[in-house]
Amino acid sequence: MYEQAKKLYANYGVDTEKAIQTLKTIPVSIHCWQGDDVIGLDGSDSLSGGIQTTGNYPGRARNFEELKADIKKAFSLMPGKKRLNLHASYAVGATVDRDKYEPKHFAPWVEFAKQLKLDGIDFNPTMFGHPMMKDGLSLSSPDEATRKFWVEHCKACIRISEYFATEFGTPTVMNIWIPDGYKDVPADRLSPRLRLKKSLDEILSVKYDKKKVIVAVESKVFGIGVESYTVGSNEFYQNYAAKNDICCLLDNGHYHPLEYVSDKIPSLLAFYDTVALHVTRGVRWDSDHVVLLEDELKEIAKEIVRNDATDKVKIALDYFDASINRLSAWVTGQRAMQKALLFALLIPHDKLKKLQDNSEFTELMVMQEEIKDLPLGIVWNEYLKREGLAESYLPEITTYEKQILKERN
Ligand code: RNT
Ligand code: ZN
Repeated sequence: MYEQAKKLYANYGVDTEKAIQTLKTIPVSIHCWQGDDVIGLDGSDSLSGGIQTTGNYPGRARNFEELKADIKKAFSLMPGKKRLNLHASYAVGATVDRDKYEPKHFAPWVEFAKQLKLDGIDFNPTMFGHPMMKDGLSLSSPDEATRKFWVEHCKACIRISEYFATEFGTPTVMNIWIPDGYKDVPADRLSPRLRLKKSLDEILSVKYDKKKVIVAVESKVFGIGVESYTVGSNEFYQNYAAKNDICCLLDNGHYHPLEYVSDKIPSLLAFYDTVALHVTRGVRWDSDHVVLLEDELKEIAKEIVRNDATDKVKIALDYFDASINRLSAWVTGQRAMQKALLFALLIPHDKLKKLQDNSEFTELMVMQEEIKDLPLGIVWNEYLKREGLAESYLPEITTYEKQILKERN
């Protein structure tokens, strides 16, 4: 079947072998926080900051050992090049507060990631689920002690990110997202943003190697309980990033439903060397549903592949579903991302671009429809086979659930 599929694609000038080879080289950064409903390991017992995990499926990882075991199992069912995306709240055995975290609190993660032969670790300061989040504010807080605490936390995170990059020899994306905002009509929209700007300036005053650490800022339109105003808006961060030579992170759950990250990627590629992504699935709002093979995911993958941007666009997953088996959520989302990339790698982009440039829009539409029917699934299965994996992954997860997860309640 694969040989047949190969021929069908070859009719369009597409080399399936090349697609499979390329797919293997594109890293996807997988979030640790799907495993424990974003609770972390540093003392929090609930989630805050305008994000929410819903569902009560048994088996949540309750400590470092359980989380590692789940990651190990889930990652073993994922094809391709993998990175681990950590939040600072996953510090191991820290007796100091978040403003004083050091590389050593993450050394056990490095050891683990090396065991799994991962490509590297990405990182996120955690500005939620902590008593110093005064009135839900962090880097934009009018309370100087609060603001300073979180500035120090982010500086610590830059140092930890640099440590990861050194350990793995690949750059670490350090993404700053804050939940700061207001539920109702603010009396002042500018001052919080000026304070955020000042905080970012202070954070970036840390000496760090820009080749090792890619500092990114993640905007958002609104959060639960902060519906009226978000300090870190899209315009704010894009301008900040452009002026300060850092990176923008686009989370496709963070825009109005008719704004598309697939369209934002090429806009940013016109100006930036690096664009970071949080791939999620928003259902009506930033609901962080498991990533599935949907049209927008395919469009995002197309923009990465056809613009030769597989090195420039840093792909990370960001969702959390507690209503289904958490390992299955992980694997399903990661495989959907990989499959979308394969889909994009199997498109005759040069031919289609030529049709567009020649204004042959009838032919363009027809060909774009035609290639939708090409046997992606067969090439996907061949890829899985070569990665030592089977198409079906649920039976293994169900066994793990019966043997390991069931014991956890
Ligand atoms: C929240 C942002 C943010 C978080 C993670 C846990 O809306 O998307 O990226 O989901 O940092
Ligand atoms: Zn995100």
